[in-house]
Amino acid sequence: MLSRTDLRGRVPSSVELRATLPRAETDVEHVLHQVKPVIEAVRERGVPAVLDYTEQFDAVRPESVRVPAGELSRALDELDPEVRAALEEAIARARRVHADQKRTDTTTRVADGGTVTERWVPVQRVGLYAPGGLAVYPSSVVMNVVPAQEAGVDSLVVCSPPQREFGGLPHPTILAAAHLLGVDEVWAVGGAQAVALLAHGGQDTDGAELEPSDMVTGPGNVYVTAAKRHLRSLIGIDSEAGPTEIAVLADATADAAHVAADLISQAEHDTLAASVLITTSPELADAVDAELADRVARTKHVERIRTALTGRQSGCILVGDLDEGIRVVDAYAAEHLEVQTAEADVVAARVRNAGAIFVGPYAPVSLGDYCAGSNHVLPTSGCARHSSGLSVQSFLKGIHVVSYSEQALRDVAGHVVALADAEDLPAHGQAVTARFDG
Ligand code: HSO
Ligand code: ZN
Repeated sequence: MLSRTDLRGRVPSSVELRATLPRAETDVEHVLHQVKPVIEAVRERGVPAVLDYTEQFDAVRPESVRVPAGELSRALDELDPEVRAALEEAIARARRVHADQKRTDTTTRVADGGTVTERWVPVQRVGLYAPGGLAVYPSSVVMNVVPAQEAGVDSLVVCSPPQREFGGLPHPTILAAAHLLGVDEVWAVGGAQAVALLAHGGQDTDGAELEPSDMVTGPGNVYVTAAKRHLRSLIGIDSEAGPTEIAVLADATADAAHVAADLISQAEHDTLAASVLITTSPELADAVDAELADRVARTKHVERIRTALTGRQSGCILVGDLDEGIRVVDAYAAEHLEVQTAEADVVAARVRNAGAIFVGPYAPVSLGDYCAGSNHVLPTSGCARHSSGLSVQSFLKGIHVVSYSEQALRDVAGHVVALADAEDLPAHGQAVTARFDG
């Protein structure tokens, strides 16, 4: 089922390696011209514009943007107890991991009487987008809210599109997850109009203020992504989420059934999802293919999965040894990488580029999607070469606080003047010497 590329014994260039596994095309730029007027209208007309677009795109017109508090507790009361228990466990594990990511301020004594402190300050207000429609993921609410809360963000609002079948409220599982997480502000709005309202703020139908956010995170469809791209700088954003990816680096010791099940698990998200097997073992590649044929036919979303696995973004790459395998892994820079080899921890430690690494036979990606404690908002499309997944750090800003005594400034004044003169900016130097003249 997976197309096969044999790279054994050849060491392809980085350019060739990237071309071997192309990413699926996404069309964010193409929808920008549709998104810009929506953003402009929301900036000018506020909530009435938001509700007009909601009616047009979601076929429902909620009475207000803000979901009444009673609806959040009701959704939690009505949540399946098994799902509630699972969400509670997922939240508890994520909290433990993210609590450990907190940064402490550091002060460096640069000279006698001269210090620079790096002070970590949380973003004040964050808007978190949770999609509706096909992809209703309460787990993504957890993965966005927990790091923001652990970072100490003052105020959080969750946005999710209103659903006709739920009387103009967002999906009840999203409401329940928000309530479990202690978020009391949820807006029933989706799409580009949601991002615009988060960025600009407005006034709800009852006159209540809808405060603008400083940052917007969370996955969304192409319109949401385009709006985030257009509004970045007015708001901070997380990295753009492309289709989900899994790469498995495996040798002959891997269990073909497990590898196949894991490749299928991420293909389940999207016809554009990428499932990539990188292996030293042609026998394992054959066995995985046989398992895929058998298992795909038995899955619920068979067509979606088959399309993803046979797309040009998925495939199997045969490598001569694990050194070559790691080169391919690093060139590909998968959102999720599984290492299913002998001494998997040693092999995993050599990987440079991956959003998250799942080590050994008992760490499937779907564990990380829900309950490992790690974050599942991860860099896609090769961005793992330069970016990290969502974490406490994503919601913190580092401020350098500079403190120098008179003597410490006097001691370095000559160097400042020399550099300022070299840049033909003498007034910079004079701002220092003015303190010591006369
Ligand atoms: N694998 C997805 C996250 C997710 N999986 C949500 C299930 N629900 C992107 O990392
Ligand atoms: Zn997933």
